[in-house]
Parts: sequence; C-alpha cells; structure tokens
Amino acid sequence: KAAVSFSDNAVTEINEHKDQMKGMVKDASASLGDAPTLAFPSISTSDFQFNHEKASDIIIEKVEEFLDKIGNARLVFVDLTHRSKILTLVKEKASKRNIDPNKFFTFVGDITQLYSQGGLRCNVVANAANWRLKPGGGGVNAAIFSAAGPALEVATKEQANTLLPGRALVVSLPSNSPLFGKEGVTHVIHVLGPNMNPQRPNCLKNDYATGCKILRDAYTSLFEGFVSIVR
Ligand code: AR6
Repeated sequence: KAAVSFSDNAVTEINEHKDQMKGMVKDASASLGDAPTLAFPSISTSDFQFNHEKASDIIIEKVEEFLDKIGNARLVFVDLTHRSKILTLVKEKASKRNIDPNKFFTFVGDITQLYSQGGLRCNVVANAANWRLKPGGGGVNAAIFSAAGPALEVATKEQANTLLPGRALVVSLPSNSPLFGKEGVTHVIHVLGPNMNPQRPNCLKNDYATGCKILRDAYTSLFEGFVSIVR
C-alpha cells in the first residue's frame, strides 16, 4: 500500500512539474513570439533569376546592418521548402557570421500561412512585387494578393500605381483582409527587386554591378519600411 501511495505522490509531483515546465515554455515563446516580426521572401531569385550566391551575400549583409536598428523586433527569411537553395545559403551564411538566432532565422512555410500552419506570428510580410503592383504573375506576389483579398489591391492603389526597382512600399492592411484576420498580418511591404529574366520588364541582361546595387537598395528600403512600422 505504501508503495502505491508513494507512486501516487510521485505522479502528482511529476504532473505539477510538467505544468510548470509548460508554463515556462509558453512564457518563453510568448515573449519572443510577441516581438514585431517581419517575414520576407528572397527578392528576385526565382522568377527574376538573380544569382543565388550574390543574393544570399546581400541578404546577410543587410540583415547584419539592420539587426541593431530594429530593437527587439525580428527578421525571418522564408521559403516554401527545405530544398530551397537560397534558404540553405542564407542559413549557412547566417550561422557562419554568428547572427543572433533569436533576432534572425530562416523558416520553411507559405508566407501567407505562417501563423495558421506554422505557429509563427509575423505582423509584417514582404512581397516580391512587380512594377505595376498588380496581383497575379505567380510566385509570392500571386500568393500574397490572393490570400489578402481585394482589400490589399485597393489599399496598395491608394498609395501608388507603380514601383521602381530597388524600392519598397509599406501598405497598411485593412482589418477586413483575411490575411489580417487569419494570420495577424497588419502590413504588407511590396518590394521590387532587380530583374535578370529576359521575359520580364527592365531586364538587366546580366549586369550584376547594377543588379547588386538595386538588390541592396531593395533590402535597405524593405528594412527601413519595417523600422518605420515598428517605431
Ligand atoms: N511563401 C513563401 N515563399 C514563396 C512563396 C510563398 N507562398 N511563393 C514563392 N516563394 P518570386 P522574384 C519564394 O518568383 O524572383 C512574380 O510574378 C520563392 O521560392 O515570387 O522577385 C511577380 O509578379 C522564391 O524564393 O519573386 C514579379 O513579376 C521567392 O519567394 C516576379 O514574380 C521569390 O520568388 C518577381 O520575381
């Protein structure tokens, strides 16, 4: 009998510890998960065919430049699959440079479903846009416009009809947008990167001197946009 009651006590104690642990884990994730977070895809490396080595260097350079400026906010680099070459490069280079993994990390998932599917709260998402700031065209642009519904198109058009390569446009997402309601996204930042695809407008024809400059400007403009929201 004594043995049984001892074991009952032990079970009670273990359960208490478990609850405590759960609380601790919850607190930790809540404090980090509540920080303002920008989720961004790789600009220009898919449809726009920009070189992945060069792009990943620029991403790391710009993340390092901005991590000091964003306070307790976080930057998250997103792509659809673990097989993504650009995601692997960025991950490797971030770890080599000892970038604080609490403030910058890579994440695999659909940028339009980061909270509902991945449990990752991101109040701001970046879009690899086209110069007309129009829905469609495939890639992340089609996905974001489709997930956000017509509210995003309207809010975008109220601000601008076109975007120059290397520039970003911050759009506040109306609360009736499903991307706001389901995912908690309050802002979309459209970014237009340099284009190396001859089938798309303003092709730079492999001019990487210009291309790298435009890609740097694009990330600078994106992160400055995020800083302006966070402040
Ligand atoms: N979630 C996360 N990442 C994604 C998603 C998604 N739903 N969809 C694509 N990616 P791209 P670009 C990744 O082609 O090269 C459009 O037609 C993708 O794997 O969207 O800047 C526009 O209208 C890649 O790593 O952007 C423009 O005309 C990254 O997002 C043009 O493409 C960017 O791929 C812009 O081309």
